[in-house]
Amino acid sequence: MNWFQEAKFGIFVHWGAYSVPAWAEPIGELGTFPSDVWFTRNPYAEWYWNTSQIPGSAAAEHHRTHHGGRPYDGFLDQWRAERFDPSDWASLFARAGARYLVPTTKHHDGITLWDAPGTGTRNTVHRGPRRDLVADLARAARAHGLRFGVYYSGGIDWHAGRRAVIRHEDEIDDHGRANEAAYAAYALRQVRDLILRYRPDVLWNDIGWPDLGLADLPALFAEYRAAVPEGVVNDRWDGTHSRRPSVRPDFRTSEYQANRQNEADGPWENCRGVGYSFGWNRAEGPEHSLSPAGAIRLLADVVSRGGNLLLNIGPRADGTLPETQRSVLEGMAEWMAVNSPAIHGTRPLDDASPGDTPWLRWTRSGGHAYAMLADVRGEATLSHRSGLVNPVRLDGGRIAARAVPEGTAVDVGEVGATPVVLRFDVTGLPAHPR
Ligand code: FUL
Repeated sequence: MNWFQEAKFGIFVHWGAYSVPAWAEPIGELGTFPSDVWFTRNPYAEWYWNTSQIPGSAAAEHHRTHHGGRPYDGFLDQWRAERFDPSDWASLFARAGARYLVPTTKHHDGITLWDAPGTGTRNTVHRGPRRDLVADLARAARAHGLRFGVYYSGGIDWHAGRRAVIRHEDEIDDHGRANEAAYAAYALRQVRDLILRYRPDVLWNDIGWPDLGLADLPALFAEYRAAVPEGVVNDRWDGTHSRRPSVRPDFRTSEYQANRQNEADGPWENCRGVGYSFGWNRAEGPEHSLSPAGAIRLLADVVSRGGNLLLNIGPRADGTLPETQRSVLEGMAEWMAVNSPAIHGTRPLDDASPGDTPWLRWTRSGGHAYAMLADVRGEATLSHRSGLVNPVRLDGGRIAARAVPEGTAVDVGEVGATPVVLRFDVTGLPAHPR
């Protein structure tokens, strides 16, 4: 296992000029809507520039009534980050149990969060926050023991690349993706600059890479490996979501309910926002968001199946973290302070029998197996193979247990939505391969 597979939990951050209007229709999760509906009613607030230009969309109406239909780049100047405290963010992320941080360094709007080559003054160092936000976050993350990765939108750049409104998924490849030779050189220069300046532990590209630059990728990755020997790259370089995977990724990605087929065979990572958006969306309420217990269960579920969770935080333009998101991280911190052995450095338990009534997920590490158990009252039978003995609760709570033919019958009293963790000793199974 490399550091990435051991880490299990990372924090994504989408922060940009789009965090100023911070508005989208909270229609639901990616992968649960047909793509024609998706783009017109896009719940991703970081797509505001695109959505607000689709005639008849609610975002176009919102832009007209709330922002007078003015040019998007005005939001860059309004983005002040005046209350941004990178150390506060990083310490919260670390307490929540995250082991790596991946902020957007350039999203589809093309605005860079560092003084990137070729951007002139259209970046956060010269306008808006007037800070190298990538440097601030890299420093704070590493000071709190987190690895640091970078998200970069290689495939879509609505400023330096092609600028056409995307109404349907097919249009991304037809005319939405930036494919000019000059743009390919521009993007290459920027990613090389990110590597040299920040030595990122993860290169998280999005929406493919310009066709005319695909031939540059092997040399780029060689340069990356030389600079950051333990660095890992995702699967979104060749084709929107690696439809033509000629570039071998270190891990594959799924997003909300999309590309779930990637959640198998080898390292993978599921990403999603706390709500339905990556960028901060002021139109969302708690009803559109994961609860702390829901986030813990999502993490447990992903990890029990061998994946990583990259949970996104969408800060406000002033740099504060919206309360719903902060409370999810605080809830995870409280849980992880006791139960992180069931997460970090684990792998799936072979022949595990997970379930939803009661809710049950299994992991394994070294000489222990971990059962994460929720929604239970009174005795429950945990089915498992033989060789799992001596269950104890990591939180020190009450537990009565007896062996039954299918596994172990346990009584942990009443447990609601937040799982308790039972640690079993593993006997008679091969030692955990490292
Ligand atoms: C997608 C993007 O279009 C979203 O805005 C977000 O960045 C997500 C992680 O990847 O493909």
